[in-house]
Amino acid sequence: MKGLFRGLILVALSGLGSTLVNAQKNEAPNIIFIMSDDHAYQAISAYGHGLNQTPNIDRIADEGVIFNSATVTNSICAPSRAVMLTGKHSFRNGKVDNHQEFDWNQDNFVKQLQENNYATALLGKIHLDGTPQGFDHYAVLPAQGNYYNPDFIINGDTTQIEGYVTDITTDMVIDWLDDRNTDKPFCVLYHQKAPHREWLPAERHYKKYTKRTFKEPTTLFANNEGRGTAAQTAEMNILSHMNWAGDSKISPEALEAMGIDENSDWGIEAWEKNLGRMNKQQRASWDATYQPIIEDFKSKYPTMSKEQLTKWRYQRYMQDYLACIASVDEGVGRVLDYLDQNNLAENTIVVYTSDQGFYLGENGWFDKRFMYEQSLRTPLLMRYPKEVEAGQKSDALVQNLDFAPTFLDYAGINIPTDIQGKSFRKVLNQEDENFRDAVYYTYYEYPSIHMVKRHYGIRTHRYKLIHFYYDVDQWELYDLSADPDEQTNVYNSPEYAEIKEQLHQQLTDLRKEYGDSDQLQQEHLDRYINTVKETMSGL
Ligand code: SGN
Ligand code: CA
Repeated sequence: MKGLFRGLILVALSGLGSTLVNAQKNEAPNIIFIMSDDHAYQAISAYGHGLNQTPNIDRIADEGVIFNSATVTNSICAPSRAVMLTGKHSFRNGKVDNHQEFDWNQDNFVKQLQENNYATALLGKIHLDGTPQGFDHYAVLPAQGNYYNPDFIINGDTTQIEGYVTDITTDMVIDWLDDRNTDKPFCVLYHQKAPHREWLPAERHYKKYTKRTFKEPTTLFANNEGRGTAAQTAEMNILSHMNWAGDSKISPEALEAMGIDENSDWGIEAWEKNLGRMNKQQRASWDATYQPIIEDFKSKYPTMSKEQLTKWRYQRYMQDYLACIASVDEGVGRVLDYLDQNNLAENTIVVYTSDQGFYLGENGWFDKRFMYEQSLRTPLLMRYPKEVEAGQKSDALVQNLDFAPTFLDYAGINIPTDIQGKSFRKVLNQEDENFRDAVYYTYYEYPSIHMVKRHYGIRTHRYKLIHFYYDVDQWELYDLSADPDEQTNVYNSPEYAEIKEQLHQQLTDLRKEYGDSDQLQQEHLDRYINTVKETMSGL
């Protein structure tokens, strides 16, 4: 009521008159659900890490709410998207890892909106095979997609579009909004590919960002000694596992001249594929910026220590990664401006999130997957002027599991009883103090790229308990208030014995509540081995 009252006053004050007030009063809200790929909360200025500036994304928080403890249930792309659509944990919706098929025939929240008179669209990256269901219109990237001159599958037909993927996706959103049926409320899934690996920025941004130096994380050289085997054997190190050509953009010729071996079989292939898609002008401009970087590196490389190399590669990584985010942020600004210019801001829910978090050099890492904070957490900012008071900060333990029921709740549609997430609408109206005590997490994709072992666990506001299984049997316990960087596993410390017991009990209860079990994990493992055995060694 409070939000609505404030909204009415605002509209009245802005001089738009009573017709609009009446028109908006009983309307179902529009929804713009912005999701980027691998966008770390550390790289959004509203989160206060001082790494970069994202003024447009920050605007969503200033005019709405920022969540400081939002998490995903399974920190990997396609599974996260399946959870977001269905409101069900991976072991319930079936998409437990990037390799399994997603069953589009199951219910998803967009289908529900579509059945209830919403105009719906999906634009950008979805990473779920098969024909998207629930959308009046879709234009999606095949699999991971490409940054330059990308192919799009538009309602079933594949076409290549000249230009830069982030800008094209934003154009598509604005065009669709312009052409939509204005008699209906709308829901658009605006899903950017950026800033996914291998981080190819737009010209206007790489020109600036390649000249900048970024703050290093305090744990850039942490050695994971206080953690278990999984952290020590993961292949996510910036120096040892990031590709020199594909990721750091050092040309294959330069690598050969310096005698540097590429870190993976596909590093050079990636460089050739990514740059090979550019047209002449794009490539000439790229070379004009990156060739001098390569030459400079060639002159320094022979005398560089491992530490200097790590620092250099961290900067190279941040320059491209953050430059990709600059385009994403501009796109958000364009869409927010569009809403303003078309009197849509008041009754439109705008959500900004990522499919998971990401490591920006913490523990020397890139990528995600682990239940440790940087990848478990995900950015989440939301604005809905009609109902959500501006300037809120929330520590509620919301998850990507909650998007489906939250949107249905706002749309006034009954939430199906088999949805496992919970609407967080009441949290934003200060009517739900104890939203959730603990979140449940599962990760299945092992053995696979980055070699992060299978695990599951729970996180409360203060503690985290993780079990790594399959080829190890190890428990880890972290006290996030004493050790926010999770450098010391206190599972076997006597002073945490009582906490440990409580967390074990909570974990058992949560697994039961959500319907997960060791047996189900074994079934997923068997399925995984069958799916990937032709392509993976070491099983
Ligand atoms: C690719 C990336 C990996 C990344 C996976 C999954 N390598 O394989 O680094 O973890 O995608 O990412 S790359 O060299 O091909 O870019 S996800 O976001 O789709 O889950
Ligand atoms: Ca991702």
